[in-house]
Amino acid sequence: MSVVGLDIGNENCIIAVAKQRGIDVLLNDESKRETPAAVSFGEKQRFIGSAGAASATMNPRSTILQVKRLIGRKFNEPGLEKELKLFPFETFESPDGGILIRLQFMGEVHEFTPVQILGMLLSHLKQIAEKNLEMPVSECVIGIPSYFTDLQRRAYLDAAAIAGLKPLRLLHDCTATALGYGIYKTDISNSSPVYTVFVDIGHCDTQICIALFETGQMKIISHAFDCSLGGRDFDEVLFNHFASQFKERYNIDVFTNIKASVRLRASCEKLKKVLSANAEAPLNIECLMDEKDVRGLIKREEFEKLSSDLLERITVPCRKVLADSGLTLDKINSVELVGSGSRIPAITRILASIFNREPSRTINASECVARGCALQCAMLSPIFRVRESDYYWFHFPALQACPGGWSFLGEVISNLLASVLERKGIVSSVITEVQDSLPLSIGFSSDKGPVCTLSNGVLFPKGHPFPSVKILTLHRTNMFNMEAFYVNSNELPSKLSPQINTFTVGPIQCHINMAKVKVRVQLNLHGIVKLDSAVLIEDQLDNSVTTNDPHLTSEEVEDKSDRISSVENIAQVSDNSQSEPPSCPGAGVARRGKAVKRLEIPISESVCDGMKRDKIAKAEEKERWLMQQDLKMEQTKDKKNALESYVYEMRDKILNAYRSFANESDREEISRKLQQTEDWLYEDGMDETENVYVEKLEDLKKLVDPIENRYKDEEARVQAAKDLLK
Ligand code: ATP
Ligand code: MG
Ligand code: K
Repeated sequence: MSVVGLDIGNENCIIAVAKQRGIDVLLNDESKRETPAAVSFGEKQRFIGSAGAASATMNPRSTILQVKRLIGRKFNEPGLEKELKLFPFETFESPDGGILIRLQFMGEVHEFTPVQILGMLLSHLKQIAEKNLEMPVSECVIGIPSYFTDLQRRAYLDAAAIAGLKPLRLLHDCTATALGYGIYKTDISNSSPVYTVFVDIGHCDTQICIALFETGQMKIISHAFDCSLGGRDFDEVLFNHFASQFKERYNIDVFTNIKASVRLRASCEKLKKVLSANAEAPLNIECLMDEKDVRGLIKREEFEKLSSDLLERITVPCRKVLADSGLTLDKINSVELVGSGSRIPAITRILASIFNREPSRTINASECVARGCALQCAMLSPIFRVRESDYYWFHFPALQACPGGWSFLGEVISNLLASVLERKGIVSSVITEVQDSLPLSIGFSSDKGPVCTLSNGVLFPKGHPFPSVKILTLHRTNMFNMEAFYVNSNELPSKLSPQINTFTVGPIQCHINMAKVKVRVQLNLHGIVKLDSAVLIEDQLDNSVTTNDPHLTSEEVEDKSDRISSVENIAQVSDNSQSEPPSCPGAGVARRGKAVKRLEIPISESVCDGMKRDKIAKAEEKERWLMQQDLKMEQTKDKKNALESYVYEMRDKILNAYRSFANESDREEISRKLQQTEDWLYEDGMDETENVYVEKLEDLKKLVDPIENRYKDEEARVQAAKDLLK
């Protein structure tokens, strides 16, 4: 069993794994720590990750980049159209209002949902991890943006299911970063709380959070974001600048040419990176369009002026996160800057002016999310124990260096260190609890109006700690609906639909006229709202007390913690909506003085739910077929390579080592056949099936084997003679 953390970026993905003694980032097949988030469909096979990015310029219309942007979104969502225009691949609306990607693959038109594409990417990452770790991987923690809606979170879980992964938690990117950071902190104690701001600027978004570190736990105080402000937007500034410059200077309209756009965008991204380290940067692209070579140059100052709007926008979520936290600047201990999009020097300047201090770059800016996820996975996994003593391993990597058989020595030292230091109260213990903060207020309504503890239907307000459970007491005798929704449309990214889900509770088998339904509402580890259970409580003794009081306000707190350590106490809240007059059959049949009866009531979720089981099964099947297809192509390539190397090897041997074991005509025949095969490989045989290559190789072997055997027999005879002489 393995303990894996995944950061699925819009540009790059990282896989981290928790070992008993620290966290490693895994290398992909190209020995890189970052794997591009690219899925490309070639003529005969898919290319995912590095290979996918490599084929993006050749296959722009069938290469999916930034699939994370499309997950769980509706085709007609405000703002999406603009976004889709940036993508060279074709999208359209699916029957259920979602997005479908249409592309050419193996000579046919194929349609995929973003969830399927993400599934492919996850499956690729899973394969990399399995190859590295030499064991099956399924449990993991995956990083997600804090602004993801319920639907997007469910879509992520669906994609993971397609890939055969089991996320123990979907963890907010910034929370993961904070956790990875907190593990290394030594200055935490209960007397002086440490507040740290984390700013993550990625390819497409900016996320910020404030974390509070205390002994043994980390609490996120607030989240803020701009879901469409990232490195990509700065690329776009340069793209527009040069595209219009080239229109004038070279009379070419890059906007109208997909391939040219893709190439210019890629060059602008490179240019942007050069500008992070240099005062000016040149742009040269050969044959960009209409066989014209283009050249350009831009100074950092000009780039900053062109992107002044974007730079200004970064200040908005910064102010928000502070305001929401209720903290003043002097309470903040440090500001940590991560995400590769933040490497633009002007961004550091802006942040320094808002937070009144230079942001630090203590953390590995590209790996922190994956590392934090791996850590959280270790904490949640029953097979892995993060012990106090592990803390010292994190701190003193030298302890990890103890050679294999001596690793116990490192363990002894670290345990000793732990007990000595802790007795002296010098260093606090490792974080064992992660409490996140809800980024978007969630409310509930029932067919009788809002069901809530706060005004305007809010059940879980923004900033509420989660995971969390609330128990609602409603007065119902018939089947009813409960609707979950985002309360505040201003909090939601780009005016999304506030709807989350509709839960149907019932049918209810009610035997008396006075009954309570206790509904357990859970905001789970993934930040997804669930109706866990509904129980009908027939309490005859209580009849007189729980009359149809429409404004029942009793609010008990049950001191029961959930299985998950960081769950807050369950608050029992009563429904303040109008109770309906009891009307169930059998009402009044019950006798007084009988014990309380509890009956489970079935719950179902509406279409808002993620993909249904059979849809996932279908997608899994398709993914298996595609994987088979990729495997077949890989095997075909292997067989072709085997034939090719056989031809080269034998051509040499037949002229040298095997020369005296074949007569002249055999040698000529074989050489002729080898030449024929080589010619065929470069012409008709360039693109054949696996079997054809295998057969060709067998044909050649039939000719060469007798000679090779004579040679081997002779070798053996010589060896035997030598052994005899010894
Ligand atoms: P997201 O977090 O939006 O899902 P991601 O995690 O893949 O995306 P990162 O890898 O953190 O994003 O950042 C990628 C962005 O960083 C790209 O826009 C890239 O151009 C930009 N970037 C990388 N290096 C530099 C640099 N030296 N200077 C400026 N920008 C850079
Ligand atoms: Mg990122
Ligand atoms: K654990």
